[in-house]
Amino acid sequence: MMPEQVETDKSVRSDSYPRFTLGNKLTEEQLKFFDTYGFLHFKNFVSKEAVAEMLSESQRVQDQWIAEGRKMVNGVPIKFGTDVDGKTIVQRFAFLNHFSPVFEEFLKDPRLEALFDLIGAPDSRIGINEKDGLVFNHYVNTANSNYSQLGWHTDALRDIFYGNKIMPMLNVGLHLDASSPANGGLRILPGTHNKGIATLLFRKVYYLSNKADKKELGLTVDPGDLTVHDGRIWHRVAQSPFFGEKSRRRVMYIPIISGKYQPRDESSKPLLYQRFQSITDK
Ligand SMILES: O=C(O)CCC(=O)C(=O)O
Ligand SMILES: [Fe+2]
Repeated sequence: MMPEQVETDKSVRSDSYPRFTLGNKLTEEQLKFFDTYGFLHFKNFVSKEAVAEMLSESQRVQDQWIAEGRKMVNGVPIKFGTDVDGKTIVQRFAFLNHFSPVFEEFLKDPRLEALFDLIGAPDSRIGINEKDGLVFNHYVNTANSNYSQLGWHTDALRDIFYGNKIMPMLNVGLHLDASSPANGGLRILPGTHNKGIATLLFRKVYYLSNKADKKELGLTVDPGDLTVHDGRIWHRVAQSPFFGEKSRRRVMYIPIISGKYQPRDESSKPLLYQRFQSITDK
């Protein structure tokens, strides 16, 4: 069945796409918008105080990992970089929910379960122990930071690396810094989530292409906003044109998944694509 048109494509652009509020159940309008475009943006999911607490918790865990010389979490490599003041920082945390009650509690917010309806699988769940768990990305442009952008990709392709067929999944982002297209940030190609396997595999060259697409939509977010995108949608993270403090962007992601339960633990090994990714990061 063709998804019912919510609005014309013209109204879904960087400067005019709709923002919603997430309650305990998705509205018809939200379901339809997601079906058509493959993403949703919810304003003020958590308060500015909650964001501040999460930022300080991430720094506490970061300092702990650096002090103990940790390189991986459950087989997922940690990405390190250098901040504007020359200090070593963690630029990509995985399974952060296992290191702080603040993040563990965040994942229990009942409104997150409302998002399960977007994939409609009876075994939908938050990936507390699966995939990379709660991921925390910290992008900043400095002389020695090698994590300031991410090339075009879909998140669903990872299933192939896990040796599985592609299962419905969502990636839910909690944004911790303000960001707009003028400052880099998340770019998505609306509607590429339901165009079939050829689009999923070949629309772009995975991770190697960073080029702007004239159809891409850049999100404008405030700290505390939540976004959700279909695992099959094409997206990238654009590099900020700014250097230093103005380029800082922190965002957390949690997967909502279905299918076979595949927990990771400290005995898990890195996947092939994770080794490959460290080559493509810039
Ligand atoms: O940082 C973002 O907003 C997106 C990150 C992303 O696409 C990923 O880690 O797969
Ligand atoms: Fe992604």
